[in-house]
Amino acid sequence: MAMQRIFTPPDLQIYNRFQNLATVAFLLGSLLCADVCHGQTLKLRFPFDDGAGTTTASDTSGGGANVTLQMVNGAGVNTDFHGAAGSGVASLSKALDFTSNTVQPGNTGPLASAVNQPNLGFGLVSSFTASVWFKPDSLQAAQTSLGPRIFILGTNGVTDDGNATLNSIALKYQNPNRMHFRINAANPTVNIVFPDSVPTNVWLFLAVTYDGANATVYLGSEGTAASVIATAAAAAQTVDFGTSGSVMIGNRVSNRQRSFDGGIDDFRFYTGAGDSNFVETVRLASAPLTIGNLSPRTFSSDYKLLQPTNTLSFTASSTDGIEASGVQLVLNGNNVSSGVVLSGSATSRTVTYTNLELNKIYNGYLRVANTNGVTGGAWLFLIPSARSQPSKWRIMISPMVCSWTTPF
Ligand SMILES: [Ca+2]
Ligand SMILES: [Ca+2]
Repeated sequence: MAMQRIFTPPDLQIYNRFQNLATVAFLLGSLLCADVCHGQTLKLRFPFDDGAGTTTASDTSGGGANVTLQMVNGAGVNTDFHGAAGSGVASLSKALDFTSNTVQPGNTGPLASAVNQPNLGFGLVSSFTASVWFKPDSLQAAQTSLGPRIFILGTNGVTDDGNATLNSIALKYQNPNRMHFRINAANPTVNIVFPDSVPTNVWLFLAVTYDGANATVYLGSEGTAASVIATAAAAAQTVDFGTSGSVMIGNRVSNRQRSFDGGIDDFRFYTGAGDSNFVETVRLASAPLTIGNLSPRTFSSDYKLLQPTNTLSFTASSTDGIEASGVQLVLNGNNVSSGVVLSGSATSRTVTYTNLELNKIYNGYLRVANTNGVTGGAWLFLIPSARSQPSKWRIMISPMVCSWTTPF
């Protein structure tokens, strides 16, 4: 058969040249932007929301890589570790459920991993954002060499954090009140010190951004916005995934002896370092309800006393809107919700209660629900301050504002 000549009209030739130039300009812009703009591109996300089975797939709807994790128990036997419906963050989805582990560190225990995956061949990464939700089921024991691994992501051949092959990032426990984030061999890149032991039985949101010079760690929860808990200089780190990579969730693949006791949800990895607004957007994607500005001020480590007041107040925000009937305040067993005053808009309400009696001890809780049924709140324990200042208040709330399933 004779070759068929493809005729291209002159106008189309000019158009094609223009298109080629535009493509080159776009690619140059992208290359420049990769160095300067640090735009975030989702590369990997595991929501753990799929059906029963011993594997769990990544979510590719946002552009992330298609990767399937194999779930195994401590003996390496394929096991279904999907959590029950509602086990995930804000009770909205499923989590990876490693709560069958008994202690922290769990020693030999479960793992979800995928190794030597061409779809994890992200090439050279010089700035990134990694985030994860985890809900410890037990306190970490006071040991410094058996820290459970929350996640490890690296090039093919990486089997643990700080692996000799380098080119990895990892988040792990270090001791009861410390976690380590590592880029390559640094031990650690960032030392993450919690105000007290890492809380248990609450969902914690932890995100790390790296911009080529500094690593910044954010901590949030279901009801509290992400804020910086640690930062460290780490000049010119690069992670070269090459053409194939590996990911480990809740343990290391080398011998499964650094297991985690608890739930893990919505692991994400982006290229490009996000700012605080970006990190908070990622958190809100899983927990679209925030409670803050509690007054009297939270009982804090400095034991600062408060000014006398008869007023308890807080703010509740949710882009989905908060119905007035969704605000509940219970003190000393009495539902005093009818005595609260709401101001602001449905998406950002200020809740005020002005009937606190001085020199009276209160136990109770506040609870807020948005229009989608997502609930959040806090335990309250209000006591008169020091005997010398009996008219002042301090407030003690649960370590982290937490979410409850309904009915409460
Ligand atoms: Ca989930
Ligand atoms: Ca457990």
